Amino acid sequence: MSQKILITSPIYYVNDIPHIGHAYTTILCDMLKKFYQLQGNDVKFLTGTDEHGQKIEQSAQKHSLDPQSYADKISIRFKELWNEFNIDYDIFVRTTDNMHCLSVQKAFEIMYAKGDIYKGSYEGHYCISCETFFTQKQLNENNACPDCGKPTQIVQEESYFFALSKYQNKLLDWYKSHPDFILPQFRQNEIIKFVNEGLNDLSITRTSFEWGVPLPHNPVRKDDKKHVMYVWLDALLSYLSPLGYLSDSAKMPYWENAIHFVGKDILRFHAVYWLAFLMSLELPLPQHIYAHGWWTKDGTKMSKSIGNVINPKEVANAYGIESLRYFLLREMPFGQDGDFSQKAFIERINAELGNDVGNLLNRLIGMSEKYFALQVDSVQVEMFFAPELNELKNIIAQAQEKMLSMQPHRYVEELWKAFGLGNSVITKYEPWNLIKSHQTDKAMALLGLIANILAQSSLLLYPIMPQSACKIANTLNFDINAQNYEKLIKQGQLLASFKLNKIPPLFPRIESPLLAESPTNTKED
Ligand code: ME8
Repeated sequence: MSQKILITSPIYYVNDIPHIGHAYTTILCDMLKKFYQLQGNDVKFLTGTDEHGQKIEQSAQKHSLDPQSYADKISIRFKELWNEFNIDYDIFVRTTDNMHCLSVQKAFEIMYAKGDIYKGSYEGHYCISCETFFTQKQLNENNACPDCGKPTQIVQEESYFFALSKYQNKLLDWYKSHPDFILPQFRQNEIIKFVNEGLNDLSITRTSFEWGVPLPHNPVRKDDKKHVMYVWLDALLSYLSPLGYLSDSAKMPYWENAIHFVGKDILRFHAVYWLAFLMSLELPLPQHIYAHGWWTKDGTKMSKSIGNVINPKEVANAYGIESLRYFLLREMPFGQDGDFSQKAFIERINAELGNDVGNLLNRLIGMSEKYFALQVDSVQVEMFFAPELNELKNIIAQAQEKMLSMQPHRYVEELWKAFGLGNSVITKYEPWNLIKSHQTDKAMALLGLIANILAQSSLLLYPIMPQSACKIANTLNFDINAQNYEKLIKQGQLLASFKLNKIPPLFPRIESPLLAESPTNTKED
């Protein structure tokens, strides 16, 4: 049954231009959108930029720009990159959009009216880089931020608080009744442990700087003007505001099936604070939060301040967007950290893309041309190759299961078993010998089998490498779409015949690294 689904990436800070970590999360969202679309669902993908807060205010000052001009300048860099990468987003939200700011104010009023917001004063540590409050007990040595390691600042200011502690038990009940809410599972256990240790109420307004959504004016609260919203309350609401979900009569068809992709660094904000805000607003909670690990360079987290970040544009210019997508999705076991190494990248391109897929397609084209004038049919495939078809069916079922349990690296691994099957039947049955020994029907059936393996595999490859999948499908003369997915993947039908088109090698061999070994700094130029 077709569903309406919303997939979101984090909305990225505009303190600097995008790096490979941002590209990874965004590609994951695009991948899942394509996967669900092929299954006939109506999917919206929301991304955007997070433009308020002290960190952005300070970055703007460093560049001698006012925060809005600075945000405008960097936000466009994210949008341009996603466009260049053919990322199929539907909504690009900016937290400085007027509609969004009004939604944040409205949410504040709803929670205030409900009695979930009260005034107090905050005294404690704050990490500007992570835009996070910490208790003394949470800090590392020398009062360093436990997340990014940078020094925290002592903050003492009047603030409105959200009564997070009130939601502790409700949150625990929710995790208990939704055991696969956060994937991988061990992340859900970490969150449960964190919530079990007790939740402090959360400071949700700041008075020591100005760059944020102002509080809505309310005659009861005479001090409104001093306060701006805490950037995380502002940012999290951007998942709802562009869809008009905070307007009175809103229906929420997409929101009811919302999936958030986040890095592990920001899981707590989503899995604890965001859920509690939604509970307070009496809105449905998302279906899933998928939390991935970090890309590291030589074992160290890529970070703008260390200067070891990799520029996705440079990598894509050198190796191609498709190969980059493949590498990111295959190399990193979802949920774990992964190291970005050019050596591993090149090895995967040559072996897995060039040999396993590219060669298989070339061999099919070559043999089909030589023996059957590029015209292959599937009439006798089932008769000759029933066990192989069965194996293909099992591989495809396994692959789908891996995607549904958010293990894209395992999905790719399973899919490659299908390409492996295609290569192995050539070695096993040697079509040239079948022709020599006048078993022409079997040779035709063998090529029909390989063409069908490639056809079904290309449908599964589409979320990972959309353009390459379409090239394979074009070569086989069929289209990648939901109808063919239904027929070939869900019903297991074979395509009756193929008129093959010749194409140049899909993945030319890479002999030596195409980028300088030292990481490139993406600092804004
Ligand atoms: O946190 N490896 O924005 P942000 C993998 N504005 N992914 C990485 C990464 C790395 N080394 N570095 C960053 C924010 N990411 C907030 C989000 S959402 C309502 C507000 C990815 O620009 C990963 O998805 O710091 C991480 O969670 C996100 O970028 C942080 O982006």
